[in-house]
Amino acid sequence: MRYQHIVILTGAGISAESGIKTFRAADGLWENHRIDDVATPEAFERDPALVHTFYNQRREQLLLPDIQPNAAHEALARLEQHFAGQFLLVTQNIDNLHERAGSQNLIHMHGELLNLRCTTSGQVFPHQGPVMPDARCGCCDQHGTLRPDIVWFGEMPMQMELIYDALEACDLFISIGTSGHVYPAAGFVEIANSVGAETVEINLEPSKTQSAFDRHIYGPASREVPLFVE
Ligand code: BJW
Repeated sequence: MRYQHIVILTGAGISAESGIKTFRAADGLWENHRIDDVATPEAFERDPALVHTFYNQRREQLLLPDIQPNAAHEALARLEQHFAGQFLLVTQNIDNLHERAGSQNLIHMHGELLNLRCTTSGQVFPHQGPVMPDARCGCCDQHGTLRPDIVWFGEMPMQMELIYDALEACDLFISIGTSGHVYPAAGFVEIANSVGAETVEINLEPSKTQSAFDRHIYGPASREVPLFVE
């Protein structure tokens, strides 16, 4: 490949074949919850116990031995080795499958499931087992200040400046396994187009923003991403 600056965006579809459910299933429910009941700051304020239970369950699931990176995660790690210093992987996923596959220059724009954040100090900690709503925080000694280090609806995604800088410099943008429903990630393709980058969508089916892409590859990520990369 002849590219100088590559930006890859991944979504839930890349982890689907590793056994992690995507968000926008046909029934509109996500692990038996409406997304608004568990992934907003208002939901956390209203019912912190429900939100902690939900994320505790998802942490437990992520740590099951059969949840492993798949061939698509591995192919992106190989692509990064080939384009070292010219490659940024931005994931909307809060799982850790990209890093477990070997990806290094990686931004988790919606946060990380295995981290907690103190709402008083902003400090981020790795989780240590299930979190109770009144747990004591190690940094400020207060009870009930810990929350998942996750970007909920209405909150600012992480490291946006770095992401926008990379998009404005890229000549190849590939979006993998995302439905294109959630902004600002759904708008990245327009930024890449505006600087003349080649834009490619790899997904099981056309996304909401499919018309913005130059190329479309439809099929399971674990098959299509390695084929594209090799
Ligand atoms: C496969 C496959 C296989 C399956 N192989 N493919 C502009 C317009 C309208 C609204 C807004 C707007 N700007 C902001 C908003 C508000 C809001 C928003 O976008 N709302 C929309 C829903 C309308 N956005 C926000 O609030 C964001 N913050 C924000 O905008 O701050 C202000 C700001 C201002 C200026 C600059 C920057 C920011 C925050 C969004 C936070 C999202 N949080 C969540 C939950 C947290 C994580 C968690 O608990 O797990 O993040 S929501 C959920 O959706 C999760 C995901 O990361 C995100 C995206 O979902 P994704 O990855 O696309 O998954 P799915 O399930 O939708 O799709 C999977 C796809 O894979 C499908 O297409 C399948 O076909 C495919 N697939 N198997 C290949 N094997």
